[in-house]
Amino acid sequence: MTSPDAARLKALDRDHYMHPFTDFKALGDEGSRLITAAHGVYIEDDEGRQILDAMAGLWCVNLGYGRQELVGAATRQLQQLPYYNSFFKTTHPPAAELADTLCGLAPGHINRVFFTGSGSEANDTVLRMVRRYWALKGQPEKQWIIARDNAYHGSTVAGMSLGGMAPMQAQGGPCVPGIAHIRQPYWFDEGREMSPEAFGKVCAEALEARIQALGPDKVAAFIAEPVQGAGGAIIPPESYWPAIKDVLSRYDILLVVDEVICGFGRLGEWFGSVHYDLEPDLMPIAKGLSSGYLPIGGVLVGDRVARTLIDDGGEFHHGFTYSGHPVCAAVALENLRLMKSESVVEQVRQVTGPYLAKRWKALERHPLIGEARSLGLIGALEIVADKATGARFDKSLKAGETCRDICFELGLVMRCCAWPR
Ligand code: PXG
Repeated sequence: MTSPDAARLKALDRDHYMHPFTDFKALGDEGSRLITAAHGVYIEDDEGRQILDAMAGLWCVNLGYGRQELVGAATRQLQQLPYYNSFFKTTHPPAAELADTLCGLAPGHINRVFFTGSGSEANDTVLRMVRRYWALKGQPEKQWIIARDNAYHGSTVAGMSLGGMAPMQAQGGPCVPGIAHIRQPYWFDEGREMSPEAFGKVCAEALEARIQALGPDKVAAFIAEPVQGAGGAIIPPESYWPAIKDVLSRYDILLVVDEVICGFGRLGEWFGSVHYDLEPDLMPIAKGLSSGYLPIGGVLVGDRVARTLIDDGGEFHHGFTYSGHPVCAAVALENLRLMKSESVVEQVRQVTGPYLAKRWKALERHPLIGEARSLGLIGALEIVADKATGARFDKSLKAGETCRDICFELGLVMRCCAWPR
C-alpha cells in the first residue's frame, strides 16, 4: 500500500469512523494503525511491518490468517445461496450441517443449538431462554441470574448487564433488572493471604451466600466463563469449579458456561467446560466457531432446557435476521472440519499449551512480573511495582498500557487488562 493512500485512509477513519471501545477524541488526536493484511499468526500494517498477533484478532482467529479453505467455503456458499433465513419453517444445508456438527462436539447432554450473529446476541438469547424455561416450569419467580464481577459477556444491553464491568455499566444504564454479581476467583489480586485452594472455596461460598440472600427459589441461573478472558485471563484455582458445581447441585439453578473465548480449542479441549468437567445447561459460543472469518455465534442448549422449550413452549419469540446465516455457517463448518482434521485441539493440549506454559512460567523471574499463569493458549502476566509484596504501580502511571504499547512497537500484539474496578 502506498503511503499517500494510507494517509488518506487514516484521515477518512479519523473523520468518520466511531471505533468500538474507544475514546473518540483521543483516537482522533493520535490516529489509527492501519492493518492491511494478515498471514498465519502475523498481521501486517500499511508499512509492511509484520506483527505477531498473540491476541488472535480478538480471541477469535483460532486457525490463523490466510486459510484458503475458509475463503473457498465462503465463495462456494455465496455462489450457491448467499442468504436465506430460517424463520418460517425453512432451513438450508450449512445451518443444518453445522448444528449437527456442533452437537457432536459438545458434551453428550447437549443436542441443540440456537444460532446468533455474535457472542453478545448469544448472551441475550441465554437471558431469554433461562427466564422462559423457568416460566414454562411454572416458576416464573425464578428470575435472578448470578454473574461475576469483572466478567465480560458482551456489549448489548443484556450482555453488558450480565457482565460485571463497572465502566460499561456506568454508561447507558439502567441495566437489565434481576442480575446480581459475586466476586471473581482472582487469586493474585484478591486472595493471596490464603492458598489458591482455600480461596477457590471462599469464592464458591460467595455464590451460596448470594443464593441464600436472594432466595433459592428466585435464582434462575449462574453464568461464568471457564477462564475469565477479557477480565484478565483469570484462571480459577483448581478447587473453584468443583465447589461451584457442588453449590449449584444443592439448589435447582441452571449453569450457563460462556464459551465465547474458551471454546474451540483455546484451553486444549473443544470447550472449556470439558477441561473443568462441567455440565452446562446452556453454552454461548462465537469467535473461534468461524475463526473470526465471518460473524457467527450461538447457544448450545442442553437436553433439560431444550426439552422444556420444545415440548411445552410453543413459539419462542426470538431470533435474528442472520441466525444461522448460510455463508457464516458454511465457513464455521469448514473451520471445524479443519480443526478436526489437523488435530488442532489435541495439539494445543499436548504440544503448544505445555510449551507455552513452560516458557511463560520462566517470565516470572522478571522483576516486574508478580505472576505468570497460563492454561492452554491463554496466558497472563501480572505487572507489579514490588515483587515481594505484589503491590501495583499507581494507576496513573499506566504500566499495563505502556507495556502493551511497547510490545506493539516491537512487533507483538498483546492485551492490557486494566479495567477500573
Ligand atoms: N462472551 C465473552 C466471554 C466474550 O469474551 C462476548 C461474550 C461477546 O461477543 P461479541 O461477539 O458480541 O463481541 C465476548 C467478547 C477484549 C474483548 O478486549 C473481548 C471481547 C470482545 C471485545 C473485546 O478482550 N469478547
